Amino acid sequence: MSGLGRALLLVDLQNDFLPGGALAVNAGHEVIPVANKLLMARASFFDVTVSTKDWHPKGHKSFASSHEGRQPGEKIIWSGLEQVLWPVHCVQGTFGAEFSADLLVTHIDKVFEKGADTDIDSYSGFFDNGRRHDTGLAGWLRNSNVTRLTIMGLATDYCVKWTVLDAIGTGFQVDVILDGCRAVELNAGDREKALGEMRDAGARILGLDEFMSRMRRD
Ligand code: VGL
Ligand code: ZN
Repeated sequence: MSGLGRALLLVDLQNDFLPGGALAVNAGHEVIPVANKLLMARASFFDVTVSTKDWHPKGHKSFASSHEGRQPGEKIIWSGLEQVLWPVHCVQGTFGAEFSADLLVTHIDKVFEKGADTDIDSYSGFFDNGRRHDTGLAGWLRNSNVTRLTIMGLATDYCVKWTVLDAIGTGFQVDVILDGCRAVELNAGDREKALGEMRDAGARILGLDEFMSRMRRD
């Protein structure tokens, strides 16, 4: 295979981000069928399929409950970085951290966990928020000769956005599947802002149908 491989990268399709979960993203479950269509089409579209998993230890410092008197949604400065405080979510080994039971997980080649360091959050699937540690994702993709990524998942304004920006910064070409993403939208407009930032960085943002018809043409 030449250095023109394409990977599907699914972001955090875990129970806690779905309705009923600890950090439920509005209509988050609607992206699972989109992911499954891409996974089922993998033989025609992708050389490899990968996923990130938000994977926090108990007492992770991104949880409001780890900071006396703080509530989810508040922002603090922590280790010199701005940090949004979240409800306890995606704790290692819990149901909330598992992939949705509806997701075709057997079609995923490799999973990259992030957020396992108690002292720093990790929205991006590539690096933690302080760019201190690399998850190994970029190297693994390069070893698989991947240069182009198709990214979708939860949530548009956090983990999808930072994964997309790091992917572009690391040298990958990126397509974002719009109907495969849903936003937290802590503040009205966060979704639009995130889409604008990804577009400005060079991501191509398109719907599943358009992506599929382009892939069949190319
Ligand atoms: C996420 C907030 C905290 C995400 C993960 O997957 O977008 N958001 N942890
Ligand atoms: Zn998290």
